[in-house]
This record gives sequence, structure tokens and C-alpha cells, in this order.
Amino acid sequence: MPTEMENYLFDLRGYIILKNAIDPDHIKALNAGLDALNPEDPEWGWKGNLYRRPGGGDQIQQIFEAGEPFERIIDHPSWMDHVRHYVGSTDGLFIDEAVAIIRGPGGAIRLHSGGHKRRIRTQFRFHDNQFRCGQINVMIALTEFGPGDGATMVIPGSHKSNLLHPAFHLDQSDTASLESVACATEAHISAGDVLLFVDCLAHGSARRSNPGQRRSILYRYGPKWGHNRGGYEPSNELLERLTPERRKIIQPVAPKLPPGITRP
Ligand SMILES: O=C(O)CCC(=O)C(=O)O
Repeated sequence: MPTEMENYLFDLRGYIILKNAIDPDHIKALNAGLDALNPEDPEWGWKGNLYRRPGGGDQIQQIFEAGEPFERIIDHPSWMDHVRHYVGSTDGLFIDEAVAIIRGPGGAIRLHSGGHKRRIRTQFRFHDNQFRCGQINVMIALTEFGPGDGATMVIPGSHKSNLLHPAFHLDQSDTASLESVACATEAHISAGDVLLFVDCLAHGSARRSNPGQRRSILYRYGPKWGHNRGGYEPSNELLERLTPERRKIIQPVAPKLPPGITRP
């Protein structure tokens, strides 16, 4: 279970850092898995059961389809109790997006989200002495997230904000501005560490100025009644080979179709 201090910090800031959550051999296997996908290839679209926006999008969707090392992090013991605790113990679990994020020089993601939006899907909620959050992000660093690396940035406490951060009035196409946004801070973590945060925390990333790539895996956990926001469905092969515990997180409720009906 999360410690009392972790709960305090998660409530106060909207995020916590889990140091050394994944062992170095597993990190090596995850990086090798990404290398095998040839992430430099600009063509993409669908590659087997994985999808990357053609033309060089920095996210690979459905990354839990990429092999056993990626399946092992569906229910990794370093964070499962945290995730269950923050989503709430009565709502089950579902991964509603699973992406690899590969960020090269010049890449960044703009400031987005924030408690003022009061979105149900991404909400922070605490009721009757229990957390009931809509989306808990587990950002796993596969490489260093240090200065110049394009680290994730957060505005601590903004999951409870009532007012729009004035920086949202800036031109949102100018992602370089995030570094100078008041109160935004880079989450500096190392390969194997996890940044766990509630999605309504205002966040984004710094622009990568170093050579090479910042690599991470992001699994977003929510209650079992959620669905994948991009409409991606797990493959039959994945569902068949997963352990019952993992399958329950990928497909908590199996579709029930009338006899003879198949989806187009
Ligand atoms: O890539 C990052 O560091 C942040 C990712 C992010 O903000 C998101 O996917 O919502």
C-alpha cells in the first residue's frame, strides 16, 4: 500500500515519484522492445497491433501489444496498490490508454489539463476518506529525464485549482513557453523510476534540447467502466495470452453480443 507520506503528497501535489520501480534488466528489455519496432521509421500507421500516426508522431498506441516486457507492466507490483488506492477500491481497473512516448530533439508537449476544467474522466476526487480518481497516469522513464531531456512538467497542486492558469491564455502552439510558466516544474527522474500523477494535474513537457531520445511508457489507469479514448481495442491474441489478472485490467468486461452478431 502507499505510505502515509505518499498519500499526503499525492493529495497535496497531485503526483508522487516511485524510485527504482522497475529493475534495470526489465528497462533494458523494454528499450530493446522499442528498438525492435524501428521507431525511426517515418511511415508507420498500423504495424501489427500497434499504431503510430504516420509522419512521425511521438506516441505508439497499444504498446502493451509489443511483447512480454510490456505485458509485465500492466500489473506491476511497484505501483498496482497505489493505482488501486487512488482510483478507488470498488471501481475495478482499466487501462484506457497505453503508449510509448519517444521524444527527440526539439520535441515537447504543451501545457494541458488542470483541476479548473472539472472533467469527470480525469478528475481528482477524495470522498469519505477514500480517493476516487478518474485517471491515474503511470509514466515510466526508460531513459534519464534530466535538464534538457524534455522531462514531464507539472504544476503541483493544480489538480485542485479553481482558476485557469494565465499561461493557458498564451498561444498554445508555442510549447516552448512551458519552461517559463509560473509554478511549472520538471519532474527529474531516472530510467526505472515512475512519475505517478492524476491526469487533471496541469502538465506537459519541457522541450528536448539534448541529442538522442527521451523514452517512456505511459499507462493510464481508470475505473473498469472506462473505455479507450482513441477507440483502440486489444487484439484477440493479446487477450488469449494474458494472465487472468492482466486480462481483467485490459478487458474488465467482455463484450456480450447477441448470437450471430459480429462487429463490422
Ligand atoms: O510526455 C510527457 O512528458 C507528458 C505526456 C502528457 O502530457 C500526456 O500524454 O498527457
